[in-house]
Amino acid sequence: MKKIALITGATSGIGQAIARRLAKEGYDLIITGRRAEKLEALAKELSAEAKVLPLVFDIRHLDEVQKNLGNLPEEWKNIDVLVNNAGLAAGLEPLQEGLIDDWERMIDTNVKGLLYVSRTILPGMIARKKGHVFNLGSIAGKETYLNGNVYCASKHAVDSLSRSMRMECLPYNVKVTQICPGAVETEFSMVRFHGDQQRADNVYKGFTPLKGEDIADLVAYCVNLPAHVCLNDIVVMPTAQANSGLFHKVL
Ligand code: NDP
Ligand code: 8X3
Repeated sequence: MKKIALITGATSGIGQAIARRLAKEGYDLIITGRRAEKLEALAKELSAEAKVLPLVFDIRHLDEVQKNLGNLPEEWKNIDVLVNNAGLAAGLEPLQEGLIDDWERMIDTNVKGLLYVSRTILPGMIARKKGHVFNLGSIAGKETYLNGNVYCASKHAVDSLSRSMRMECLPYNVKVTQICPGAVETEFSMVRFHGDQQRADNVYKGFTPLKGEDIADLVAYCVNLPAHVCLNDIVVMPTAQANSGLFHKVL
């Protein structure tokens, strides 16, 4: 029987690239996101390589998470790989000027959504004594940068929760890998800047950013490691980025 991977936030960017790559690695896929048409298109694209179950829901709502993931059909229950990828940044302003709605969306998605999904999926992995959880952290979870306030805090929470999961899953043979990228060119900046295309494009000007596929390569590498080896924590940057704020840009 093929292995099963569940990837949250597979409608674009990093999650979509991971879904494509894990299909090539021989996994059947549960893919999630709020945009039904994008999920359906990906499911169709991958249908020759993998069985795909697209599930449309908002990870901010516990009832939706439980309804969609809490009672999966028998053939989809035994999830081998969970990729907690869905997340966002919204806004880049000083705290005193921040939009409360942006804060709620980031905390509810990046922290509470990840918790809801993990709380639903981890018990099965623990009972089977088998599984691998990937959490998409960020360099923003390792450093704090100017005006990054709530996004940085939410990714610091992911960093801490990844350590907790690793300790609490230790007796049950469940691996936990946190991946912390620098700049990856996806829909991320469009979302952060509320659809301001020019501001989003500027983020990636003058250097070669990472692509979703680069992160997918890392996931593929990790899932193919021997059973006794786990990469716990990966910080990955474009070569032209030294830390959250320092880029070598040629404009
Ligand atoms: P994208 O905006 O391209 O993708 C984000 C994904 O998350 C989409 O599929 C979106 O689906 C999903 N998502 C967002 N909110 C929700 C929600 N409430 N419920 C369900 N799904 C949701 O960004 P990236 O691919 O770049 O981001 C993926 C992850 O990587 C995030 O956690 C991000 O913080 C992290 N990251 C990104 C970096 C970057 O530079 N791009 C760097 C470091 C970390 P939909 O809108 O259809 O619901
Ligand atoms: C995304 C990378 O530096 O914009 O997490 O926070 S950064």
